[in-house]
Amino acid sequence: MVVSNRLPFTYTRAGDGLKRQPSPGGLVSALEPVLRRRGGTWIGWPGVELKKGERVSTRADKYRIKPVALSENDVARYYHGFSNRTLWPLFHSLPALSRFERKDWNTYSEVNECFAEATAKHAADAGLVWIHDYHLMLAPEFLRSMSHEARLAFFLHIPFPPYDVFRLCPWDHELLRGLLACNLIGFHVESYARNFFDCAERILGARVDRGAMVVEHGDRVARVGIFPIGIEFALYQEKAMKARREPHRERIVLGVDRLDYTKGIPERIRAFERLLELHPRHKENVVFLQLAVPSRSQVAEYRELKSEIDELVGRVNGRFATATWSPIRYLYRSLGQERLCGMYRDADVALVTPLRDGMNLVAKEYVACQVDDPGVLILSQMAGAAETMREALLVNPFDLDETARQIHRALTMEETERASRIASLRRRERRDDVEAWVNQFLDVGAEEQAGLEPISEDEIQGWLRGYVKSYPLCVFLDYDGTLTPLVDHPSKARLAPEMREALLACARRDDTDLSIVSGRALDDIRRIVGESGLIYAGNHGLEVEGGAIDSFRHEDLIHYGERIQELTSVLEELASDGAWTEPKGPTLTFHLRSVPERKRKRLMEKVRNVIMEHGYQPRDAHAAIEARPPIGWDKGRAVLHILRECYGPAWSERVRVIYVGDDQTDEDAFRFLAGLAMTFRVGSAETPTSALRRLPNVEDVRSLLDWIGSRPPADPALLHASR
Ligand code: GDG
Repeated sequence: MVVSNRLPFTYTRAGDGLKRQPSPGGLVSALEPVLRRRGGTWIGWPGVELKKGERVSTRADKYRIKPVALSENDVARYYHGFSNRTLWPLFHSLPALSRFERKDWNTYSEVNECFAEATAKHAADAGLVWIHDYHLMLAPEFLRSMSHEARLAFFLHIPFPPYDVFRLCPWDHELLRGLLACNLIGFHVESYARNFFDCAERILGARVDRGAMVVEHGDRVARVGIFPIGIEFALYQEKAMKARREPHRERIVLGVDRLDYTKGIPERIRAFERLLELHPRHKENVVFLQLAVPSRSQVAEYRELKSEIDELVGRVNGRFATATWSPIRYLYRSLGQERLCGMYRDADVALVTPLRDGMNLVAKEYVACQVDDPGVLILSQMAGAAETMREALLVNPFDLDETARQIHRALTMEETERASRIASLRRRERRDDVEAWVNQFLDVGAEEQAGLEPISEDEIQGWLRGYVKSYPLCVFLDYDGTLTPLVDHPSKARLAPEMREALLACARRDDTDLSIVSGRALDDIRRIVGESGLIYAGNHGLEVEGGAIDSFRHEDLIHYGERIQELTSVLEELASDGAWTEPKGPTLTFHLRSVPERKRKRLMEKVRNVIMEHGYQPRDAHAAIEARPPIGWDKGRAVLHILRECYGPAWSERVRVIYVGDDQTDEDAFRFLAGLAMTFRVGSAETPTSALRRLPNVEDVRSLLDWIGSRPPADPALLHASR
């Protein structure tokens, strides 16, 4: 099942009906033949706003087509907006051209959800759902939440930018999380995968294994693969052989691109101009033929580029043309494939000089079409293709003199050298064609995914050493889901003996203070952990006791005694289908774990309303809703209270702080402690977090405690200052 922004066909309005044309661009050139051969389903946008009841034809296709309808506003904000004005320039490392607009982002997210919904309906029967390109980076995560079992793979056709560029995007976390819902994420070349690893590690705090090519994000594991795309080599070769041969007087330097600022067309024209300045002998003997296919003309930058090129062509032609020769021939349109192949065949030099390009198929198509006199490929180092097509003449497209020199070299290269270079290039492209690419991707996509090794103490040491140094530590731990796995009833959540041992090893140290911060009632959490010498914060910190803390109970709680009783009895009446109410003194929890999935949403809605009607605040927890008094107190404030009580107002100079939690309510503490502590979120990666790192499960919490318990003792002077 293929999911991409465009269907392989674009429909346009023609009178009353719809006209269908093949969609332009590299992605379709690569994948359409594959589906034609193998069958399957293609999900995408038909390119036109459909009227009520109107359908696009799926007849005569060798595979199924499922169109996703987009409104005019969707197209403006999701496609022309966030995809093409934000992500496209940013991912091509041209951030100054990126526009970051929240409305565009919101629509991008909604449309990605629509694509996921359209896919989810059919995903169950698909062996692999293969999502394509930067338009749909959030779709995997939406789809994962709708179809837990589906095998999801993603391929990015454009570069993945370096960390310093990617992080400029205000929604960097969301985009990464979207991709990490996949089982497999593919890139053209290694440097994009490296950039992705850097971003996942530095932005999300994900664990990466660059050797094994795996990213672990919470409880999810995604494999990363390098799959340099190829072309339908045999088809291009055949078309080149068949294409009409027309006599031409001059030698031809050829450029073929969508009209796009990443393709370096103005720079290329200037480099050709430079050639004529440096080597006048090429005048009247060589023409530069540039084919530019109209693209994204709704976006202002593309219209400006068009004017810039028009003007440049006019200027250079005006400067050098004679009565019988113009140096530049510029076609602004799309040609039939056969004509294109004839053009490739007849060009003496292909000038493929993008400023940045994911791969670039034109370079490959040119090589496939060299069936007569071998031509020379000049290729930008900034194209993904340059990583494999080493026999091309590689240039930096920003260096006009160098590019001009290489054009001259190509035009004067001896036949033997041309033949050797082209032969090697052709051998590789014939072997690594698009079918090989698809097969390789599908093979890896079908492989079972091995996870990373469990987190080792060495790894934890790497994360913490630089922060903890030789300071005393104050460690905050949530209980349920952090120190014990989540179970169906809170009374069953018992500490495992090894976990208790690890906790005690920390608690016994005089340079380490432990606090358990829980949503349970204070008495309950103290009883269930049952160790003295620890600080206990119950009811999300509304009540605190133990260690150096004078017993604390939030002063506003006295106003809520009666109201909570009333709320409890109303909720007890609502508790059907296995739901139940847990009174916890000043707060309560309404548990829905046993309620059937289909009834849960409505019941939750009702419960939230009842809680609000009683002047309480509802908060979502794991399969539960908490009701808390609206007194502006949460785990974050409680942590601050404990730190100030134990170490004074200058606490941040005296101790280092670690907080570990798994719940939405721990997010208050993560946010509060940002920049002030090392924070860890345990478990599922489904929800976003403000924690610095994720730990997949309770076992890893134990490894963390083992490290804390066995680390070298704190510096006595620092310890003294903290007491
Ligand atoms: C993206 C990435 C990556 C061009 N003019 C005509 C025409 N074309 C065809 C070419 C080629 C395709 O358009 C352009 O492919 P590129 O790879 O050069 O560039 P993008 O469209 O930007 O593609 C790119 C690709 O995805 C695949 O992963 O390589 O880096 O940016 O196939 O032949 N085709 C016809 N007439 C034309 O006038 N028929």
